[in-house]
Amino acid sequence: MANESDGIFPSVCSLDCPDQCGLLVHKENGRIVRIEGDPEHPVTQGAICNKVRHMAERINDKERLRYPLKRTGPKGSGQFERISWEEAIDTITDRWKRLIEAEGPEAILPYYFYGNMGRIGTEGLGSRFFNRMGASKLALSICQAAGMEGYGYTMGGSIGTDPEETVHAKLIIMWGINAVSTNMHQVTIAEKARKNGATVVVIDVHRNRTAKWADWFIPILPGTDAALALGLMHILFAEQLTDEAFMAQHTVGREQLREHVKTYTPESVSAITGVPVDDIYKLARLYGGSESAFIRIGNGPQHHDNGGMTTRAIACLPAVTGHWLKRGGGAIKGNGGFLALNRSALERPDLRTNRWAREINMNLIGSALLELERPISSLYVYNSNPAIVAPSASKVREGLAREDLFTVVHDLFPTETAVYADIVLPATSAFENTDLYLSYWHHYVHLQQPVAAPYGESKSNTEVFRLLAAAMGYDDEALQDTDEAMIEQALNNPNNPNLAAVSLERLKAEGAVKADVKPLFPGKLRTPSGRIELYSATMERKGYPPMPTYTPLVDDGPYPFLFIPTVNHNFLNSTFSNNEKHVAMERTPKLYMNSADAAARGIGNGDAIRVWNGRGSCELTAAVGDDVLPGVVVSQGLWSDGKSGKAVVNALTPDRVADMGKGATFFSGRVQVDKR
Ligand SMILES: Nc1nc2c(c(=O)[nH]1)N[C@H]1C(S)=C(S)[C@@H](COP(=O)(O)OP(=O)(O)OC[C@H]3O[C@@H](n4cnc5c(=O)[nH]c(N)nc54)[C@H](O)[C@@H]3O)O[C@H]1N2
Ligand SMILES: Nc1nc2c(c(=O)[nH]1)N[C@H]1C(S)=C(S)[C@@H](COP(=O)(O)OP(=O)(O)OC[C@H]3O[C@@H](n4cnc5c(=O)[nH]c(N)nc54)[C@H](O)[C@@H]3O)O[C@H]1N2
Ligand code: SF4
Ligand SMILES: [Mo]
Repeated sequence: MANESDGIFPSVCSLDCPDQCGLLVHKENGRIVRIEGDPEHPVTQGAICNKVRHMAERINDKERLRYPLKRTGPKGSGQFERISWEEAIDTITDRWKRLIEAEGPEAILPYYFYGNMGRIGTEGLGSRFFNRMGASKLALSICQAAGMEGYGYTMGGSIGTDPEETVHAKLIIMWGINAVSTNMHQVTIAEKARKNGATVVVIDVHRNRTAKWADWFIPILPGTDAALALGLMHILFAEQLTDEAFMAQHTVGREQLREHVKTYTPESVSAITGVPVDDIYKLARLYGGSESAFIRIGNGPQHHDNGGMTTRAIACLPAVTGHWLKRGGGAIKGNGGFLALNRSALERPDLRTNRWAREINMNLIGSALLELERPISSLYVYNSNPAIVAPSASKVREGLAREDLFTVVHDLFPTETAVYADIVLPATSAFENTDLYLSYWHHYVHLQQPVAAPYGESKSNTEVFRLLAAAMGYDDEALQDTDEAMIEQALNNPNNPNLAAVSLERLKAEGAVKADVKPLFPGKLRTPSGRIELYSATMERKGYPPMPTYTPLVDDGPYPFLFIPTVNHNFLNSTFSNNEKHVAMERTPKLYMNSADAAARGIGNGDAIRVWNGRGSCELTAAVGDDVLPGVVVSQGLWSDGKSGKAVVNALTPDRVADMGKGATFFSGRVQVDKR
């Protein structure tokens, strides 16, 4: 397919988005000219988002990197000159050999995430290579780590309802997820359910696109969702809206929970959450009385100091009411657990000679780079753009600007991180590679085979690691495995029967293949008790309250507003923020604020404002109205504006670590807002 100059080729979206859509790539004269949805895809059925509909513009963007570069000016200046791949690989590996000799391999840190969800290019050869080297490890904690750990204490893993079944739900709660922008096919399914009589409720801190589409929007104060979940359980128990038979058979701790939630009275919960008492009763009765209720738990509530516990608390609701047994009922935080690959075959931790190597939390990359006791002396960045996406961006930039830090960035574009690099390597797009794609929402597995030739001199992640391994003199066979061999190794997971019938051959023949996922109940969960744990002895042992509990956010300083910098509709994290088309579709970076708060500061709609705190400042445009509660301000989008960094919202975000999973606390920071 890569060799054919014209035609329409099946493909899959590589972006970090739950939907993982089937795509059709149109080529003319060897060039990708158009992307559309694949109507044959069983879940996404031909519909795709606006951003990927304009993916061809990104793939062919004139700014895209064509060849390797080396830095010629000061860090951050963006002055580079072209070099050959040979010189690039030699420069990197010479420097690394000397560093390993002088400081040991832990002086080198890979920094990566899911900028391309292909599992071989993300977790495969890169992990093998850095394991073999003995580099510092990276905790992949920036996205849903806190929520996944919290959900796991209740449910035993990232497992939930099959989204295709949710068309049968009669009540759908979008809890802290802006699904119209971030999980559009869950909205399509909910829309069908709604035609069959379902009600859609949104619980959010912002009247966003999803809230505007819902039947009922419940605004809540940030970081207080655990209290709301506990208040709902208070009423469910008090009014016998619970399913005692389900709890007896499938849960542990129901008597303790029954006692525990008595303290969360609707009045006290209303005072914490800002949700009126009557609405708490109305929601509890709607939920408890529903024929089948489904909760889609988003990332919002878990990007807080208390995010793990909050997600655990919400995850107790379908257990208390037995909605897990109703068709389409239950919950999804993530479904990645169903598709678990053979990670040790993929990442080969056995290649590591220093098992106890230090681990750096990716959320603390700024502080880690500024720590000079045992310094990180070299950073290798791929599939990620930490200068924009990581919290406390001023620290990150100060760290990246260290003259003695040897930084390599492998990307498709000269990102804000790349301008600090010593060597920049051009990456192929996902359409130019072979890789394996697993959704963390639906149950399908996909194979991407190259549909286009590499752009310029660009190379895939795995190709670059093969070159680096050879130049380092690492002769382990595992470091020269082909992409297809690694896919076969990863799919062969004796601990996951769901993937037993998924093979490379079938993927080649069929495109999307559905894993064989059995209903969760009746069945044994991977919690210690094998049941849903309303009471968790594991948590108790680790020093957490064993019952779901509300804990207020950490005091973040004397600033009047809680600041919620979310992602936006037309970018994917920072991807597309440097593509003209997408920036034009999104227009300006805004700050949503309440009219009363704006009036008190003389701020009007459309005014230029400065948002600041002790960590930094950021320039946005005011969007005044009643879309947020007083005391809360919300932005959308991980914007870039070149080197000035004026709209970089992460300049303001805390790099505190959440209660669980070493997670990020992007949404628990406080700010002041002034007119510019
Ligand atoms: N268009 C688009 N799609 C994307 C992405 C993108 O950047 N753009 N990013 C992808 C990635 S990596 C991820 S992780 C997902 C994230 O997608 P979502 O799960 O939707 O998560 P967020 O956008 O972080 O936040 C969701 C909502 O939580 C709300 N929120 C914040 N704090 C709280 C709170 O305390 N309580 C409640 N109830 N709500 C709160 C925010 O207002 C926001 O509307 O989307 C993926 N899809
Ligand atoms: N304020 C705030 N900050 C946030 C969030 C938020 O809600 N608010 N969300 C957080 C979340 S949930 C996440 S997941 C992170 C995401 O943060 P990142 O994982 O950094 O995601 P992107 O910003 O999309 O950057 C991915 C980069 O990978 C590059 N890339 C794509 N494909 C390839 C490839 O095949 N090879 C190589 N080498 N590079 C490639 C892209 O060009 C892009 O520059 O951001 C986090 N940051
Ligand atoms: S970003 Fe999400 S919605 Fe858009 S095409 Fe990719 S998987 Fe589908
Ligand atoms: Mo994410």
